[in-house]
Amino acid sequence: GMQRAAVVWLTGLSGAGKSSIASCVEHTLHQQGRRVQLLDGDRLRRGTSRDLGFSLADRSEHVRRTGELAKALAEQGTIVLVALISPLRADRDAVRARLAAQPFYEVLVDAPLALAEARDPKGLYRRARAGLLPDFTGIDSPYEAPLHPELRLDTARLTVQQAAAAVLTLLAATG
Ligand code: GGZ
Repeated sequence: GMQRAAVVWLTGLSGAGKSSIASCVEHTLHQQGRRVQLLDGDRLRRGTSRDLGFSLADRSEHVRRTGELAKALAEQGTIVLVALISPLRADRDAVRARLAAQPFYEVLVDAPLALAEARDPKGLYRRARAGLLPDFTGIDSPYEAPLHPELRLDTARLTVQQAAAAVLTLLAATG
């Protein structure tokens, strides 16, 4: 039968720290000799989702496609780390339902908007506030935090390493 792996799905605002935490987890799992694949929203948008923009309909399709990729990889025994804003609860719930045979860990990478905006590593919030980047998550496009995530990472209080350690503990605790 199919090998069981896991999908760890990090959701949160731009600038919350999803990519940094995911690549830290990826690095550690690699060193442990595990098969692991990172699916990062920003990168997928230059590949499988290059035809998609930031309307809610396009984001839904982006989340759906990425969920299918994650499913296929997990069915081959790979631990999949997904880092996507994935702002809509219904879209994430649909992925969870599709992944019924694989463990699915929804991780809220939680940062108050003010903190994400203060970090603004790429200057995107500044551009969004100036009206140059429409449909920006948290500014003029919604973000629905999960109600019952398997894990919530408070990135106002945790370092990237501490947050990554919490994800690894979650994975270890459940096989
Ligand atoms: C949100 C945007 C937008 C808009 C460009 N809204 O933090 P980043 O910069 O490096 O990563 C973000 C990325 C969002 O891609 P996702 O695939 O994660 O989003 S979603 O799941 O909602 O489809 C951000 C940048 O692209 N970016 N425009 N309008 N983030």
